[in-house]
Amino acid sequence: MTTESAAQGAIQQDYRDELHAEILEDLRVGEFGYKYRILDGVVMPPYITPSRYALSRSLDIRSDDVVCTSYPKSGTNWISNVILRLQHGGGVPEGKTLRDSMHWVASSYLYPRTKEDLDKAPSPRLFSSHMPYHMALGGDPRERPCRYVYVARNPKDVVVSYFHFEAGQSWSGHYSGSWSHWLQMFVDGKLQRGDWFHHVLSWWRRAEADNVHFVKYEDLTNDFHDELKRLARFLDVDLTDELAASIAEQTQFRTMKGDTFSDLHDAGELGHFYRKGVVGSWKERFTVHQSEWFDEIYRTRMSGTGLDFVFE
Ligand code: PPS
Repeated sequence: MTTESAAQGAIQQDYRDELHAEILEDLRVGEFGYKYRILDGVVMPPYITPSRYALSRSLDIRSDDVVCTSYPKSGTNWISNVILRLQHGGGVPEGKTLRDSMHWVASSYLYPRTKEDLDKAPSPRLFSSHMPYHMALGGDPRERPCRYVYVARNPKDVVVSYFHFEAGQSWSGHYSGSWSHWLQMFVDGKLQRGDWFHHVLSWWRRAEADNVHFVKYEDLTNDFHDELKRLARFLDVDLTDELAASIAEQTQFRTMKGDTFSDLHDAGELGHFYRKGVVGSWKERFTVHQSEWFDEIYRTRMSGTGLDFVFE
């Protein structure tokens, strides 16, 4: 498929092991059919393959590259759209969709990239990654000239969003467990991309580095303009009032859900991707007991880290 046809509305194929897992020997199947593989000790989706992961670690990084990193369901597509528009004077790359504008190097699914593709890709490049710090795209961020933007979201909304997104999908092995089973898997670090606390804290501990910018979904929601200014400063982009207004308009939930650039129509199974886009939708799933249980785990795991989230 050409990028033009993707932008115009063609639907990409769904995930298939034989095409996207690349090797099948190390695929594992957990409870309720949950499919995954382990890379560097962390649970990963089948489409994050060993050879693509190796490529992602050894990339020739440029100083104007930006790497957007997150635990899944934390606002990756939202902030990537914001970064792209900051990189392109408010516009977007011609003939591309949002998904195709981001280089997901470790992933074989949807828009796989070869080393040659990446070498040829024009600057500034925007990479996306769901890796914890020790698996960062490009290698050790302390030794790389590019910028890393890490977006984090409160874990209760993350796990609910993730359940809606992934249960029953092909790349999860059509996982058929209940919400409470999913929540337990999340707490046990058994979901694809591993333990949320470890992931977020691994980046939070490096958030003071000059080339790392840490942003919370809840702050983007409640204070978009201040967060946009902070991000523009980090990326050395001159943010005029006009540019800020245009980016705010183009990246709001309603716009992204409805436009052919960002609606993810090119990702077949992701049809229900734009679900709620709010802070606090965890309340529709968590029982009172589950909420109290999780809050206790959250308090213990986050204690002394200096990082906290708002949940509503
Ligand atoms: S993924 O699949 O891991 O890359 O998903 P990710 O993009 O990180 O997160 C998806 C959730 O972000 C919501 N979203 C938004 N919220 C507010 N504003 C905007 N513009 C926006 N775009 C995406 C999306 O709806 C998912 O959250 P839930 O809670 O499921 O609605």
